[in-house]
Amino acid sequence: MNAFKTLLAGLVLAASTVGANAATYYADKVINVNRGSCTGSDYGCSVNDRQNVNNAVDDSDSTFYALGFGGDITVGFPIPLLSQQTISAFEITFNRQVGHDEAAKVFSVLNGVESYLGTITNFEGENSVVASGPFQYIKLLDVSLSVFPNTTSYDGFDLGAIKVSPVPLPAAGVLLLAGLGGLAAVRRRKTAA
Ligand SMILES: [Ca+2]
Ligand SMILES: [Ca+2]
Repeated sequence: MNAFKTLLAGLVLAASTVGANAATYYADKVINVNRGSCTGSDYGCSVNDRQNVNNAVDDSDSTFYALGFGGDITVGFPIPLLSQQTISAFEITFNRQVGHDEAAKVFSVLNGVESYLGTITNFEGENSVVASGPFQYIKLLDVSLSVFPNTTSYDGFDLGAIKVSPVPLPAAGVLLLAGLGGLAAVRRRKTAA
């Protein structure tokens, strides 16, 4: 009986941990920023308030911060992210022209150690990477010129927002839920007996 109670408590704890991380969060603070270069006109480099770094962590979808070629930005979230997460960066390019290609490397940061997660672009469906471990911050590094040498971009990746959301329940999570259902069934039977 004691063993059963311990097992049940363990399963409930695991289930509530899954629940606690099931929310979606947006980056809400700038930790560090190194602005890259802009090869456009003075107007082009400043239009749309694109040099305002707070545009990357505000709650508006239509504001953005242009990283500049080779620029980077590190952002934080409302809570530390402890479980596997999908990281999506939203790039905003108004009236995007063919050839206006931009890319950024994505890193997770934990206790000052950076882990490369993948490279995202401003092509539809290429804006997400997965972090399989815990992290405090996410860092984006513009690599538009090395990935797209012929791009018409003049100031690199335009960052509108960064969202983290839980990876869909892995097989272990499904098994866990099945196990909880099984235990509930056992309990019901015992009560009935
Ligand atoms: Ca924004
Ligand atoms: Ca840009």
